[in-house]
Amino acid sequence: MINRTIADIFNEIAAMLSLDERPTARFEVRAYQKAALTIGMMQEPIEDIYRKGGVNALMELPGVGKSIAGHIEEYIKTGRIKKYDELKKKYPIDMAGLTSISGMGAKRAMVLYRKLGIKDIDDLKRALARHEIRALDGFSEKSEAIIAKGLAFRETSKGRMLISDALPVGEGIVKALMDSGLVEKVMMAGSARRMRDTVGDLDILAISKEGQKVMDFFTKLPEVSGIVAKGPTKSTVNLDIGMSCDLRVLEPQSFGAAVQYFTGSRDHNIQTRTIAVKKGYKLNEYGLFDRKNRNIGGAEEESIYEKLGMQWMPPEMREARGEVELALQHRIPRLVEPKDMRGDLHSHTKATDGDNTLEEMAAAAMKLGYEYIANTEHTKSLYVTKGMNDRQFDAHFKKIDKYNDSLNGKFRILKGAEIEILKDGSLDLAPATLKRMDCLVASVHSNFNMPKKEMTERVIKALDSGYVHILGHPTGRVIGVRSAYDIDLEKVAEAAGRNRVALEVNCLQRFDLNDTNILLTSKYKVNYAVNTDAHQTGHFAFMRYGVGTARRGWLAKEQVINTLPLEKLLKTLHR
Ligand code: DGT
Ligand code: CA
Ligand code: CA
Ligand code: ZN
Repeated sequence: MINRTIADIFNEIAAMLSLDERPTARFEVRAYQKAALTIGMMQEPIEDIYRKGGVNALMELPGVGKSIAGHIEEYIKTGRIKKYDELKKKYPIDMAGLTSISGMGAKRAMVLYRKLGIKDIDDLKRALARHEIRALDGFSEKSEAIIAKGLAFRETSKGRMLISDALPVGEGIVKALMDSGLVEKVMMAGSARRMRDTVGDLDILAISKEGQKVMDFFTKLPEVSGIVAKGPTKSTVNLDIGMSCDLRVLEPQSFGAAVQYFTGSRDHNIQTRTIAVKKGYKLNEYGLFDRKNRNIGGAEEESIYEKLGMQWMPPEMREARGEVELALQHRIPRLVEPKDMRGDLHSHTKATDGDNTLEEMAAAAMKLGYEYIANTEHTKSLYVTKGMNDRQFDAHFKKIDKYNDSLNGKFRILKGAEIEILKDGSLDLAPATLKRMDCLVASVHSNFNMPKKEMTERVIKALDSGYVHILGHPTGRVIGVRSAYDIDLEKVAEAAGRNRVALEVNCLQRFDLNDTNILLTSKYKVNYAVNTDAHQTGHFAFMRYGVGTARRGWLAKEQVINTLPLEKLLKTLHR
């Protein structure tokens, strides 16, 4: 899957074009950024779309016009994009890397290159260490500090990649191995199997009698950019997407033990091994061995847990947070599953900052078998998204009513909004409009730097208004972009429970609430909504990761409101 590679190239083209003086360059920059955003997040391999429908199918993707579709075709056919190569010659610097640091635009990167010869992040680090940047024209001690802070934030998330970027690539490799005919079994392990929100590297396990051939095949896959180590039972490669991937080839009698061990987590393994030792066994990646060193349960993961007197548990729970104790007592809860989801309660259309029409979003949701979606456009205070005012909502809701009527009950669009929680905790629409909402998501998108106490009061005031159904992305973090704001989630959960407001598990690059915050808040009698926050039809596909996060927070189907059939959901929302 080359989606991420192409998105990176387009982002870099955009960064380089932004140095262009032509008045039209601005539009080109935006076009490349838009295409990069769509392609980078798409779950279907772009090469498959091209193979099935050619350039025309590419042009149906949001933000992809004729010339960009041409570039994609060129890359698929030749592995290069001429325009990119030409720009790279003109600007021999790592623009994408440098501009990914918050506080560093393309223009600044160019100044740093011309004045200090900074070509990449390593050069930048050196210049920061020597305080060379603050002395330049147009920079100051303050702007230097902002860049240093941006770099530090990047470093803390360094090397880890969003599960939604990593897993599709890993699954592509799993499928390629399966289709190769060289393996009997192949499986994803590691943090990707545990559905952790970010992944450090991919861990794949296979059974085969032809280890050498499997490794030859694996190390030559098109996704591979370099070989780190290659042997008949273990190889490690670097992938184009900027992450490494381990493959281990195993004997059938060790496969289950390896799956258990390499799924992890490390702390879960340590606890599990302690239980084995107490029983007089030895547990490692090759098997479960009794006192006479016979492998008594290495072939199947289930049999290892069984022999240890434990109930099998979903990989998402294996983080040493009490799941081992529950497994020993055979009290592992039944967790919510992707197939339980009957709709999505947070989505945007072209009416504000989305890319598709209401009809297109509904059609995509119906195709997934959903019974409903909530359309939740932004509200007026969020100018950058073309947020709507009361009058606009009135017109918009009439349109939704008409569309729902035309569907004859086959599907329902719930009328909603993603309303701004203003600095003082008030909401930015009139009560008459708020009363018409089937599903009101309320979110904080401004003044992130308030003290904890004030932020907590701000949000609770919104929940106490009586109009809110869902608290959107409750901590405000965006992975790789911005960390969570300071807020007392336990107090918020208590207020949400009291007001029967569901807390959101937002899947679009946020995973907010995350697993630990779900575990923290679920002590209070509060429900959750797992939402994709779709801004285009393709984003509905992120639901599986949100459900993964919910499972990591041990949520059952009953705790997630968008598993309810439409009528029951409406009753819950209309409390
Ligand atoms: P990642 O790659 O950082 O997102 O996280 P994981 O969990 O995939 O970690 P990774 O790839 O380093 O190792 C895969 C699994 O192998 C890990 O979840 C548990 C197991 N493992 C690795 N190192 C150790 C260790 O030192 N002790 C034990 N008990 N297990 C380990
Ligand atoms: Ca891993
Ligand atoms: Ca690994
Ligand atoms: Zn939204």
